[in-house]
Amino acid sequence: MPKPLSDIGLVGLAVMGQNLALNIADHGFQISVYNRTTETMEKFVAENPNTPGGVVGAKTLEEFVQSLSRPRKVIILVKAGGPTDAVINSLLPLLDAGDIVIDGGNALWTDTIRREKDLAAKGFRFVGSGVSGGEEGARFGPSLMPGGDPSSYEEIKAIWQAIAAKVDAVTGKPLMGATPGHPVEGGVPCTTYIGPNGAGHYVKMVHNAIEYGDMQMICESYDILRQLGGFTPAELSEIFGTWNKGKLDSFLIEITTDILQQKDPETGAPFVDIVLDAAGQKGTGKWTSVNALDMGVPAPTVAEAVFARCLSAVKEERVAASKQLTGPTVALSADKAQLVQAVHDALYCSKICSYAQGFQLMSAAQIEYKWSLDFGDIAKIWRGGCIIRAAFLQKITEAYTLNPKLANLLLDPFFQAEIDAAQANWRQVIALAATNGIPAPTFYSALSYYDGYRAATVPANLLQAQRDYFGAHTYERTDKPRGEAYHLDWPEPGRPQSKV
Ligand code: NBP
Repeated sequence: MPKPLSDIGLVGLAVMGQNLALNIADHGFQISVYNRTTETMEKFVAENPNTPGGVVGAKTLEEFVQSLSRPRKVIILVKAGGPTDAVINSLLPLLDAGDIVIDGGNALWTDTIRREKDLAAKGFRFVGSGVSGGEEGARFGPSLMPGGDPSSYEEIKAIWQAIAAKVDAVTGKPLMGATPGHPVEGGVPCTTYIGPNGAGHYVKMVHNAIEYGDMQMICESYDILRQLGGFTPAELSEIFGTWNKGKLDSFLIEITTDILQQKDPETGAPFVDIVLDAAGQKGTGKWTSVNALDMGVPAPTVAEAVFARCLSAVKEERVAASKQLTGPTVALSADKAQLVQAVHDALYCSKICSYAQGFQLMSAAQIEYKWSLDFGDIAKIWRGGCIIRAAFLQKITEAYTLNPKLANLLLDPFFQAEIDAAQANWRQVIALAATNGIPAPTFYSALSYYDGYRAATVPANLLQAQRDYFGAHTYERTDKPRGEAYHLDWPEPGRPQSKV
């Protein structure tokens, strides 16, 4: 028998909405569902008659809202942007003060800040919750990054903790094996309250940006090994499979192992050779890069990962250029085993730098937006459920537990020692890529970030002198206190007037 009123409601029954609704129902919560196109809702409800909590379909928003217990909790999982605003605007006249609207889509965090402010002014509560893990995560346990009104998190906490991915309390490894109607029992849930207004969606965006970096770095490893090692996709699958048992143990390495052994069902060729080398993107990497530029925080590796997708997308232009532009001939490596180890180390070191940049970005954002982010907790909730889940995240949690005020992940003793041990190989791989003409933008940029960050002196002295020369932009002196501005009246005869 269904309860008279549902525990929670969900609007938007596309891939994410359907799977998250079933996950919620699997955990014994009754959920009401509404979709703009009614047939989608009817089909979904008809196909899922016997969930532990129960799924209740509503044909109209009025019927949907009336089916919810108070304070009403409504998850919106529709296309981000205008559609989310449209749904909120249709819902508000039907809700009461204190009801909670939760946006689970990939919203731009500034939209979430705007919506939270707007709804709060009208007496409603708003949560912007990042949901990561794609379809599978939504169904069996995503990583959930809720931000917004803190009192609303207390209202949804029991549901969020129940449906989130779980990791082992001791090892931090994801607990897998949930099946429809039978969720994983026990473990530590991959969710925590992130912070006010747009904090949850901001952290979700940085998660996605780190994902962009991880994916591109794996692709560069694959490319270098294939070109310099002459490995077949099946051999590469074995290599990635071995890596997945060590420091690089992660979901993205795991799926790469699977992809590289997959054959195309039509031709029998390696599947990876059938897929056109033109990558798409939905925007979270770009948003992160734009925000890094806006805040003046160096996050070059994410930006390079976005640009690599952009360069891949101009396939026809690249094919034409390949017939005209020259470069070195690729020379096969003599020591394949050493190459594999070196590429492993290059991937590992680049990954550490990419995560260091992501955490630096969040560190700057919390000052900009007056949040108080707990980086140890953020790394913790990324250990399971999400696309960047990795054994490595346990080490990041440990780093921030050891020192919550860590200035940069690179300065943590564990990561410092890891880079010390692996950097010779990292440098060798980059030199090999350059001399053989193989693009490796995230590897290069991560190393430049590392070398730049550890440099007490960089050539910005010359740069600032140039700025003072042509624009009277002034400079600080090495022999005077910081903050004092000087300008040299450049003496060359005949040079044009300074433009200020
Ligand atoms: P989509 O992003 O493809 O959105 C489709 C849903 O939006 C359908 O239910 C559709 O209703 C509804 N919708 C649209 Br479009 N315009 C609407 C409007 N004006 N009013 C009411 N409903 C409207 O769905 P998704 O891929 O399930 O993703 C949902 C959210 O989750 C997005 O924000 C996405 O970025 C985010 N997300 C997705 C993933 C993923 O792996 N797909 C992962 C993490 C987060 P209809 O049936 O009537 O057309």
